[in-house]
Amino acid sequence: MEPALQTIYDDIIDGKMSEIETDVRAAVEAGHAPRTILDGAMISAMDEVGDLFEAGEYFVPEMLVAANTMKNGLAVLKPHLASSDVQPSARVVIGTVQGDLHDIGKNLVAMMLEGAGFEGHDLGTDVPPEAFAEKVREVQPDLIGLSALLTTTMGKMRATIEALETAGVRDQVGVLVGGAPVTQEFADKIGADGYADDASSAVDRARELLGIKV
Ligand code: B1M
Repeated sequence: MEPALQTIYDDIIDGKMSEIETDVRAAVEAGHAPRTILDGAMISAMDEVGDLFEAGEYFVPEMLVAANTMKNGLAVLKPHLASSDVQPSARVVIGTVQGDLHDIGKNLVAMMLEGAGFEGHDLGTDVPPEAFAEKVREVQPDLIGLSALLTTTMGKMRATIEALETAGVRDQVGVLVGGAPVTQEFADKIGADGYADDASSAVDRARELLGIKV
């Protein structure tokens, strides 16, 4: 790995919450592509943190510090990632499903959608199915995006789709799902309209679902 990327990777593993801001800035200034910094250093470092957790070497506090370090780095990277070249003026409500507190992937998806011209309404994490349905009624989005990182919370995606049906708004909105344990097969099984495995393909899927051509 390039030294500048290795430094960012290490910042996340070691939880260097303020150093990462300087290091991401330096990598951008040195000409590293924002997507390379994100995928090659930051997301792969989070995967390593997950592996260290599974191996019993890291515990929840270390995961949390790594997550906050990643967020600080992302704040610096955000203006370079989100290029607002087109304005399709579609509206999206996004959130992490009930019981799940993971928000970095969801934030990235929201960031990329906003950068692609979507008007975003982010409900945050641990969002009950009924809260999604209520927000759909309130802002009448074209799409809702559901994120889940835990196998134990994936079921809340189905529950959210059911809540949309109960509220009589399912037909008005496309449902896009994603998150590490989610698959296309799972999306099909629960009756979602689309699945994306990362933030940039979430933009592609969203555009496809809504028939937005760029
Ligand atoms: Co958690 N955690 N965690 N954790 N955590 C995982 C997910 C885990 C895989 C770690 C591991 O064991 N290897 C594991 C889940 C195992 C499982 O379910 N099978 C796990 C566990 C077990 C837990 C706890 C239960 C631990 C405990 O308390 N004993 C607990 C649960 C808390 C809860 O949610 N109720 C917990 C807590 C936490 C922290 C709070 C400490 C922290 C989250 C902080 C935060 O988000 N603010 C945390 C972290 C940081 C992780 C790991 C290490 C990193 C997650 C991350 O941010 N990845 C994670 C291991 C891993 O993922 N490798 C782990 C980077 C991010 C960019 O990727 O979120 O996958 P990701 O998003 C991607 C794609 O998935 C996709 O695009 C994104 C960008 O490419 N995507 C979408 C995501 N949402 C999408 C939506 C879309 C489309 C694409 O459309 C709408």
